[in-house]
Amino acid sequence: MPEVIYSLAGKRVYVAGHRGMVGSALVRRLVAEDCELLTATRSEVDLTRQSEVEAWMEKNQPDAVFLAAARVGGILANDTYPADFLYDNLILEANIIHAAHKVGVEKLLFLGSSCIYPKFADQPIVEEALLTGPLEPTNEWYAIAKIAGIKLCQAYRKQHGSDFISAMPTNLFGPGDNFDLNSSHVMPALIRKAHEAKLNNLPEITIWGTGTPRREFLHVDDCADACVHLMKVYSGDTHVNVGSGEDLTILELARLVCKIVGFQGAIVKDLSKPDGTPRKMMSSEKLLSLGWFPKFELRQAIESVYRSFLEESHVGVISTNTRTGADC
Ligand code: GFB
Repeated sequence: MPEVIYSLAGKRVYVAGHRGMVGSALVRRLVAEDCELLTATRSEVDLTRQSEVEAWMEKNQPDAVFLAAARVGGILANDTYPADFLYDNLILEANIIHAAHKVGVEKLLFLGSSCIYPKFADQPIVEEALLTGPLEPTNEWYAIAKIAGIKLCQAYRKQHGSDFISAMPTNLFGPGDNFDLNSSHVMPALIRKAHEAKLNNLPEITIWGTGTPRREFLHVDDCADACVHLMKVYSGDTHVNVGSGEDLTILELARLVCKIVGFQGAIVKDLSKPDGTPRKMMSSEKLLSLGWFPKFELRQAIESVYRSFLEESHVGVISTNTRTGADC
C-alpha cells in the first residue's frame, strides 16, 4: 500500500455537490474518516455565483475539497441542453477551484468523466489519450467543461503550487441515481424500464440506439472509495482514471438487467436515438498501481441498486432535474 501523503484526520473536508449521486457516496464514505465534513445546500450557496462561493469558502475555511458538483445527465440530456452542460459546469468548477486557491485549501480533488477522451481513442484508454483527437459530438459540451476542470487544477498547480488533482470516473451508477427516462444514464433507465414492464406485464422494453456500444460501469461507492484513496496517496499533474476494468455492450447490459429484475419480454431497439461513443473502456492501471481495487462485481452491484430502487419507490416519482451532482 502506498504511503499516505495527505491525511484527512482532523481536517475540515468540503464535499461540493453532496446531494448528488457521487457527492452523497463521498459523504457516506467520509464517515469512516476522522474528519469534519462540510456541506452546503443550494440555498446556502449557489455554486454558479462567484461571490457566494468565495464568501462561503472564506467563512468555512475548508482544508480539503472534493469537487463533485456538476450538471450531469445521459446521452439525450447532454445532446439537448449543450449550453447548460457547458456553462454550468465551467462556471461552478471555476468558482470552486479559484475560491479554494484564494482561501488556501491544502488539497482538492476534481471529478470529471470518461467522456473527456477522443471518440475513437485506443482501448483501453490511458490518461495520455486526452486531447489527441475529436470528441464524441453528443457530449462534447460536457467534455470540454470537464477538460477545462482538469486544466484548471493543472494551472493552479503550475502557477501557485496548489495540490489540486483530478479523477476521471467511468459510467457510474448507484443509490441516489436519476431515474427520469429522458435525462438519465442508461443503467437507471434500463432498471426502471424493465421493472415497469414487469409490473405492467408489457411484452417488451425499448433500448436506445443499436445496443452495440460498449460501456464500462462502476458502482458509485467504489468511485467514492477511489477518490478518498487518491486524496490520501496521490499528488500529481496527470488526472487518474477510475474504472472497473470490464465493459459490455448495451444489449448485454439490457439482458443482464432484465434477468436481475425478472422481466422476460423482448428487447426492442429505437434506432432514432443516438449510440454515442462506440466504446470507452478506460485503463485504470495508474489507479491500480496506487493500491486501489474495486470491491463491487457488476451483477451484485446492479442487484443492490435494484433493491434500493424498490426501497426508494421511484416508480411514479419522476425527477426532471439533471443537476444532481457529479457524473456519471
Ligand atoms: O448512459 P448514457 O446515456 O451515456 O448512454 P453515454 C449509454 C448508451 O446506452 C448509449 C444507450 O449508447 C445509449 O444510446 N441506451 C440504450 C440508453 N437505452 C438507453 C436508455 O434508455 N437511456 C439512456 N440514457 N441510454 C454519457 C455522456 O454518455 O456518459 C455524459 O453523455 C457522461 O456526458 C456519461 O460522460 C459518462 O455513456 O453515451
